[in-house]
Order: sequence, then C-alpha cells, then structure tokens
Amino acid sequence: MINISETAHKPNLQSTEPDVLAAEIIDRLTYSVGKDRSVANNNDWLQATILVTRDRTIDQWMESTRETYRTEGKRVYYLSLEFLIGRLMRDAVTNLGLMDPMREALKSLGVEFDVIAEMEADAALGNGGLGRLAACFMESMATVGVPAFGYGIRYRHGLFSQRIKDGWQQEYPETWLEHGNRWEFDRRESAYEVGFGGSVSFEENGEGKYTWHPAERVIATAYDTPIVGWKAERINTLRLWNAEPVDPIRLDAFNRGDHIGSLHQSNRADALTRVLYPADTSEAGQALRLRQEYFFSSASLQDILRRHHQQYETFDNLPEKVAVQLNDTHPAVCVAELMRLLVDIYGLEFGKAWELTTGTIAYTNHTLLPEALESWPVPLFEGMLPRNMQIIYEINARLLKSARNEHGASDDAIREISLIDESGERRVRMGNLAFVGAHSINGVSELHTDLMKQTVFRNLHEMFPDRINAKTNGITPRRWLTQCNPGLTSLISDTIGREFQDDITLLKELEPYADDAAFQEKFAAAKRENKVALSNLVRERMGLSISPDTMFDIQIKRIHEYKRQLLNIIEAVSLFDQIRSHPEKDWVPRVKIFAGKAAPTYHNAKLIIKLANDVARVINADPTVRDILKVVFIPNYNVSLAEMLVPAADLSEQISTAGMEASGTGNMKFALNGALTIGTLDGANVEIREQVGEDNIVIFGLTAEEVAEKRANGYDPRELIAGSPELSQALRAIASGVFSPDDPHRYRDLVEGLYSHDWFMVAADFDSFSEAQREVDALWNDPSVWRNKTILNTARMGWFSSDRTIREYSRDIWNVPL
Ligand code: 26Q
Repeated sequence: MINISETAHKPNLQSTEPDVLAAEIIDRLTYSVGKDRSVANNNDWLQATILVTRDRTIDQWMESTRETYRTEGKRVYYLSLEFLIGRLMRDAVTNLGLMDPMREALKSLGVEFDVIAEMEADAALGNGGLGRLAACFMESMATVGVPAFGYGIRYRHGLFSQRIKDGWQQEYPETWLEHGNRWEFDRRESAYEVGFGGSVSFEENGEGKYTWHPAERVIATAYDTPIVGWKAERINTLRLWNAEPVDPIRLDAFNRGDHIGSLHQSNRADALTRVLYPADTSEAGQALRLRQEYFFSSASLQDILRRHHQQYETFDNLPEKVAVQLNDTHPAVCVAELMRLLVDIYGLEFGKAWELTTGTIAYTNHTLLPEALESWPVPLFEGMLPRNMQIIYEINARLLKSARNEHGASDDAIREISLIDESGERRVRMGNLAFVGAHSINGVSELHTDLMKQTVFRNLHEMFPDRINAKTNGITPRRWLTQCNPGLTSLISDTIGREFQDDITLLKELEPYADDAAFQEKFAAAKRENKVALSNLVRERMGLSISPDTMFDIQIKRIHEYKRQLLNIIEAVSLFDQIRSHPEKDWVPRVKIFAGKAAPTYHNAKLIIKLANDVARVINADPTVRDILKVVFIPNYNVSLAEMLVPAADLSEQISTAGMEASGTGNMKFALNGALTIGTLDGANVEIREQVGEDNIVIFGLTAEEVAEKRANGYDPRELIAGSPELSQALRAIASGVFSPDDPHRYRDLVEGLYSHDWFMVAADFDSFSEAQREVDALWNDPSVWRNKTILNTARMGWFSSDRTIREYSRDIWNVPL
C-alpha cells in the first residue's frame, strides 16, 4: 500500500510569506490554468491568483461547516433571487488578511494586483439595492459568525450591460462567465428534481394523500462559492442553482430523427436560469419569472430539509434549527412549497406542518409601491403549480375563517387579508402569502416599517400585531470603506488606530478631529485623491475633462420616477439659466454626475436618461458656464463603478418622494465616505439625520405625511409651477426643445405629465430643493465648515454597518446566539 503523508503535496496554506504565495501562484498557473509563465497574460494571472485565494478558504470553510454540525447550531438560509456581489477578489484577499503579501508576491512575478483585480468580471446577479443588500448580508453573516447559506440562481447572464448611443440607453447581454468562474465549485452530487404543470391525484386511504404528477421536470444542480468573513473567522456558502434537463437529449426522439424536437426539454431547462429579469418592480404575470421563483425555492427547500433530516431525523425541531429568510416576495412560494414537502413528501399532518412552516419562515419587505407588489393570475399559477395552488386555497380558508370568527374582521378587511385578490382577474397575492406564512415580517427602515403597518399590511397587522418589526438596512464597511477607499482608511488608521476595522462604531473616535485643521487638510486630501481617480476614469471612458477641484455632486441608483432624477436634472437646467443670466456672480463650480440603468420596458425612465444626456451635451458645450457647471452621465453603472464613485463624492443626492424609498443603502455608502447628503425625509435618510446630527445633513421637501395628505386632498401641480418662475422657465426650455433641437417635442409628454398629475411631486419640492442646493453652496464656500461636517459624517456612520443589522436579525428574528 502506498503511504501518503498528509503534507506531501499540500501547499503551505497557513503561510503569509510572499515567496510562498508566489510559488503557489506559479503552481496554479502551470497546473490549473495550463499556462507557462513566459506566455501568461493578465487574465491567466488573475485566474491563478483567484485559485490560490480560493485554496486558502477551504480549510476554514470546512471547519465552519463541521462546527455547526458538531454544536447543532441553528442555520440561517437567506433566499434571494438576486445577489449583486460584484468582484470577489479584493474582498476575499482583504478578509483573509493577505492584501500586502499578495501584492508583493505578484509584484515579484512582474504583475500588478490592482491591474488584474480590475479584470475580474463584476457578478451583476441583481438589479440594485435588494440584491446588493443580500451581498452585504452574506459578508456580514460570515463576519459576525452566523452559520448561513445564501440560496439563489446562477444566471448565465446577469443584469444587462448598458451603453449610451446618441444619449439613449441600449441594452447588451452581460457575460460574466465568459472566462469561467474560478470561485465556484460545481456540486453535481447536490441535485434535485423540480416539477411543473401536470395534475394532482388523491387516494382515500386513512387520512388521504395527494400526489402531484408533474408534466415537466428539470434538475437543479448546485454551484457553491465561499463567502469569507472579516479575518476569515467564519466562511459561509453562497449556493446558486443551475437548471439542467432530466434527459439532455431525448434519445427516443433523436433516434426517430426528430433532432430539433429532442432538444425541446433541454431548451426549456436552459431558459430557466439564463437571464435575470431586468426590472426592479414586478412586471405583471411573466410565466418564466414564476418558473424561476418556484425552481429556486423548491430546490433550496429540498436541500434544507435533506440536510436537516440527515442530521436530526425529525422535523419537530425545524424552527429551532432552521431559519429561512425571504428576501422580498420573490421566494414567497416557499410558504406553499415547504407545506407541500412536509405534508406530501414527508407525511406530516397539515396543522403540524403549518406550525413548523410559520416558525421557520421570515419575510423582508422592500417596497410599498403598489405596482411592485407581486401577484400572479390564478390560472397561470394553477396550471404551473397545481398542488401548491391547492395548499394556498387551504391556507386561505383557514386564514379567512380565523379572521372572521376570532378577529371579527369586516367584509372589507376580509377582502384585503385574502391570499386571492378578487377585485378583477383573480390573482394570488404573494405579499399576503409571505406575511401569513412567516413569524416575522420586517421593513428595512423605521419609516418604511411604520408605513407598512398603515398601508399595505394594515389589516394583516391588526390581526397579527406582533409580527411586523423594523430592521434598518446596513452596508459592509469592508467593501464600502476599507477596500474602496484605501486612502481614507489609512488616514483613519493613522489617527485612531486599526481597531475600527474590527468595530466600525469606533469611527466615533474621529469626532475630536473634526475641528482639527491639520486633520481636515488630510481628510480633504484623501477625498481629492479619489476625485482625481474618478476624473481620470471619466476622461478615459468619455473623453470629458472634469476638475477635481469642483464639487462632485452625484446621483447613482436605478432610474425611476420616484427617485426623482428628473428633479435633479430640472434643477441643473434652472441653475444653468441663472448662471447664464448672472455670469458675474460667485457661483460654486459643480459637476453633476449621474449613473444608473433603466428597466428596458420603462419608457419614462429611458427618456430621463436621454434627457440627462441631452442636457449634458448642451451645458458642457456652453462657454459661459464652462468651469462652473458640467453634467455627466456615466454609462453602465454597476458595483465596480460605485466603488469608484462613492469615495469621490462631495454631495450625495437622496431626493426620493417622501414615503417611497423603503430605505436606500447608497445613501449610507456616501455618508460613510465623507459626502454630505442632500435629501428628503425618506427611508433611512431619517435615521442618517439622527445619527450624523441635523446640522450635518441638508434636508428639504415634503414629509411622507404631507405627501399623503396632499394626495388625499387634491394636489394641483399646475398652480405650483405657475408660482415658481425658476421651475416654469426650466420646464418651458425642456418642453420646447432647447435640449432636443433634433426633435423639439421629445420631452413634451414628460413635462406635460408634471403639469397634469406629477405623481412624484417634483413641482411641490422644487423650490425647496433649489434653496437647499444654494445652502450646500454656502457650506462649500467655507472649507473648514464643510470639512467639519464631512468628517462628522464619517465619524457617526458606524451604526449603518450591516454587521449591526445582522446582529439585530439574529437576536430578534432568527434567535441565533452570537
Ligand atoms: C419582481 C417581479 C418580477 C420581476 C422583477 C421583480 C423585482 C426585482 C427586483 C422587484 C423588485 C426588485 C428590487 C427592489 C429593490 O431593490 N428595492 C430596494 O431594496 C433596497 C434594500 O432594502 C432598499 O434600500 C431600497 O429602498 C429599495 O428600493
């Protein structure tokens, strides 16, 4: 027998010596990438470096898994149709504590870490805030020590890539897997069957048993990525599902000569995990979307139940050992699917299964917008998931009976509570299903949670008054300070020591330096360095020169009417007018920077992008405002671009119509990096004001209550516009084609919308916004005042760490001791 010594062929995975790392990189380059050093290109070096980094996660990854098993710890499963993780290398290398030696190792091989890091594909498996939150949570769960799995879909094409052609958005397929994905392990042994369609039969033996006979089946196979927590104390798993045909080529059909028909099944499976839906509100009733939701919900629950049963051989303790967190309603079908698996597959009694289901599931709501609340036409749902539909009817019957008999609900209340919307075409309400199937329903900021209780879930809240709770969002300070802003990070370390990296609330210790002239200089110098880097990017990508000595005023987020990019653009137009009328005045030089994608089917959002580009073209070409005002729309906003923009911002635009932005997380990233916020009292802006202090944020506009009041009692935008000369003039210019001479009527309908209904109350907030902007100018004009405020922002933003958010979820929702 051959005796294999344990260490014989193992690289030294504990060493942080650069020469050991360099040797491992060469090894991987040679034996895994298959390239000789002399011909390797930067992409080959990147692949080898990722593999070396990944190797260093394995031992601790396995140890984390073993420990949870050994201690019978509770596992948290975060189910999300989106994980907007961006690039992973900087994250993993920093958290493993390998940044300096890795840099040096690569340098000794003639390779620049920053150059190859830039080449990594940006995994854009999400639309925006909700997907990025899931990514921050994954990192924080590993950091604070929660045994967690993320479950989602391994889309072969993430969010479309955006190009701007003649000012218009164009969508191109995104290809993050082009060079393969060296982070993931493909786990062919973890595979589950997921069914669709067909019929349900019933056998009357004893209690009776329902059997689903799906017409179609696909196989879900798992791909695992290690998620490294700070200092690699814990490493968790992100498990993404891929759909494969049960029978790749149906040989019978193939042999009959039906070469195309034989591929039908394969194509149906293939389509399931091909693309991420590029909408950030639900687009009514797309069958493929429901197939995706069910596919990943079912595969994840089967995996969870298998793991649980293997360890405990019972489901009686499911709620003590398993927490399933639903990221919005996208996985809400889990409520019915967990019931189906427990009742039909594992043979539990319906009532018992319901107790276990509600004890296990919790639901996070991210929106109050009526058009964003998911619902599915009953015939579509029933055709695709007949057994799940039966279970939903059964849950609904029990729910409505209890509402009437035990809670004395009125007919109106019953209509609102029901899982079936009967106001028009009958639809399954996924928000209500998630609510009744969960023991906890949380909002993502204090304000949003209050509004949930008063609006969408008013009746359900009355029936279950203890279920709704607030969990204000957070961001991971590793990515959104340490990694994206190394200049500021080293200044902070030099000033208060490195401990803030273990406990971000220690940033508070910067407060005494807010008035220190020398520190102010250094703080401003770090900001300037980031602005220079952004200016270079803008020059290289767009051929436009912007000066790092002007104020960088930035609005980056999905393009949506409620986020009011339009308000910001109109204000820029008005400012442009005023500067041209009074060029002699002492104007504060600004660059207004926009970036963001519009849902491809959202007409007005795409028109707003065109307007930003039209306005930019005219303003940037005007000699009177040169050096005072510039407008830039940077194409293809994604996580990596945000990592350049956030550290370079002086002013952060958070200007949504009050009551409409559930939380916002970009707002937190900017303030943490020392930008001042101009914003409405919406979402987490309210709490940012509480933390940083009202002197250190610029608030304007109607409150959520005032917005609701105006809506209820009649709102007349026409009158308001008439009363504001600045607004009238700017709107006239836009509507008459000043910015669109090639098509003078391009913006007629958009502007007419403001006059006729102005649902997002741009007119109501315009004057207040414009005054607030002049207030910002005044602050900027006194550098010591400005610097004082921006330093206090950084010092006081520690509370918004997603570590704090995750600790709250662990304590209040998951019951996971830390
Ligand atoms: C649903 C059905 C069909 C197709 C698409 C969708 C869909 C996809 C994505 C619906 C919504 C989303 C994304 C929503 C989102 O990002 N919401 C944001 O969540 C953040 C994290 O909580 C908040 O900070 C933001 O305020 C909220 O807008």
